[in-house]
Amino acid sequence: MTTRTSHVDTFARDRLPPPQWQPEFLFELPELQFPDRLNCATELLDRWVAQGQGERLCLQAPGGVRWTYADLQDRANRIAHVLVREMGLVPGNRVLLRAPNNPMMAACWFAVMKAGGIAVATMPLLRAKELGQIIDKAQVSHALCDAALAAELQLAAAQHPVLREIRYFHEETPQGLEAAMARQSPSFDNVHTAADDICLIAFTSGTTGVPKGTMHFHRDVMAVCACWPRHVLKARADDVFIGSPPLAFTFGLGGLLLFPMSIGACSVLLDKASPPMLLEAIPRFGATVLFTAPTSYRAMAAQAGQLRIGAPRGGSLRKCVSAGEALPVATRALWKEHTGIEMIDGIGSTEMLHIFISADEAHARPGATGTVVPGYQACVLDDEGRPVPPGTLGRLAVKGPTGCRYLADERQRQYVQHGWNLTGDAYIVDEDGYFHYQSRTDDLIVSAGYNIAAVEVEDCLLQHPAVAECGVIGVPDEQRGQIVKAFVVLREGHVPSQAMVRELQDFAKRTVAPYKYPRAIEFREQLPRTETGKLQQFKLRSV
Ligand code: 3UK
Repeated sequence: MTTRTSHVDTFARDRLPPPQWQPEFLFELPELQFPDRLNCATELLDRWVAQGQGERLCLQAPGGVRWTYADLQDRANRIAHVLVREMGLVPGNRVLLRAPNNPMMAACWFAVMKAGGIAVATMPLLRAKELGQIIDKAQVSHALCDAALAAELQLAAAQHPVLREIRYFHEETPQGLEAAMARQSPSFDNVHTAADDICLIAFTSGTTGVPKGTMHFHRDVMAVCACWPRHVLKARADDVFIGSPPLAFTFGLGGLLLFPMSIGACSVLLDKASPPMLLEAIPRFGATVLFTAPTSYRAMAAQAGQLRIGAPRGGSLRKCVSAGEALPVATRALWKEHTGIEMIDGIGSTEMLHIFISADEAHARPGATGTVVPGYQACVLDDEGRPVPPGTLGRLAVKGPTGCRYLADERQRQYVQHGWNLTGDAYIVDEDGYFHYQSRTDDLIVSAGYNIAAVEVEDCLLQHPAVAECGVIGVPDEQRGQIVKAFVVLREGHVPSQAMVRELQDFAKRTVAPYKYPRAIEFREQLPRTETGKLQQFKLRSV
């Protein structure tokens, strides 16, 4: 059986990896049986209005913005008309989206889905050069952009004529998107996309090389809603979601838009979501489900305790999700101490779209990411691709209803081998099926013949009261091959000194196997991080 594509422009479809380079896909669960024709906007947005629930609150934002599902549908429909009638979009065209997290960004995302386009959301901090690489790689023809972020896009557009139609929103001019929306009808017949029509290309927050575009289908969007949120997060229709990851990062797209909407809940979109801003917004909006990165939890913990934001302490917050990088044992403990909440850790990736290994509050084990999410399979493989027994270090391999499809990229064959998606992470699985993160496969530290996982040393140092943040890498050493080096940001009231170095080294030797202690320690004011909160170890290595 073949499903006919709705795409008139088949650029992306033509650049799917050949079948033999694609991962194996699994659809065993009853909730993963999808019809041939599926548009994720119909399922996530229009369905609620059709069921008479259009007046439910959907999106909130600072400044008193409150949109119901009907409001969001009205906006998305009008924008879909603008795309088709005024900007000449045909199904399959790529539409660049660029905005801080806000309701108009969400409306634009759904407009692209409705019109059968392919959304290419971009991180707010990207500069013209990086935007240009994305425009070029995905042959982006259309863009919808928040006027606040216009400058870099204009620079990029000038260099890339393939991008021929741009509209700006939050701009009070006759040429602006809102003026165009006012001319259009608030009803729109969604394009009857095939379940396997590509609807988004998410670029990896990669650290080196040309960015990789990962392609996902309408079906994939619905599949991630059916797996982790339903089986692990278990949020309710009356929950209020909030968090920091950009909607251009699939962690944020799922956590702050797709997942709340899949259950008729509401989400708070913050254009800025630094730790102090989150701390202020959570009680103000009565937020109940939080998505952010480990460092953000760590920075918020003490104040979160004083403000009593956790439901066990009388506040609103009841579920806290951490992803993007490994959750240190010390951070989990600190958050629990101050809020009473056991965090939900989960590993996901842009290639897999969302989380595939995780544990809910009741099943969390400090130091482990969790167990495989229903709908997925995971194992740990050796260098030859054979499964290793429990307790042995190896490469994490996963398959499920979603998987890696790079847009015209040779690196497909690195991520996908023998039908498995290889995330590039070194893991150990224990006898109970819990997966323990060790390092990225390319940065395991090998010192004097010992395998040392940077996270374990980081976890240890973070337990010391003087340490605010730290990052650990291996640096070349003549005698030992590599030695462990820690970069440490001290908490206020502590100063770098030789005595502090010795203090931290002694502390490490008392806490973990002594051969793991950091032989070198360097103090920093701050650590290099990506916009998605990941420590940039390569930057620590380069200086
Ligand atoms: C690392 C983790 C340990 C790991 C992401 C949730 O982070 C996301 O996607 P990216 O493509 O990076 C993927 C890589 O990040 N990682 C993420 N979460 C964890 N390592 N513990 C974790 N809990 O190296 C992975 O391969 O930026 C996370 C949902 C959607 C996402 N895109």
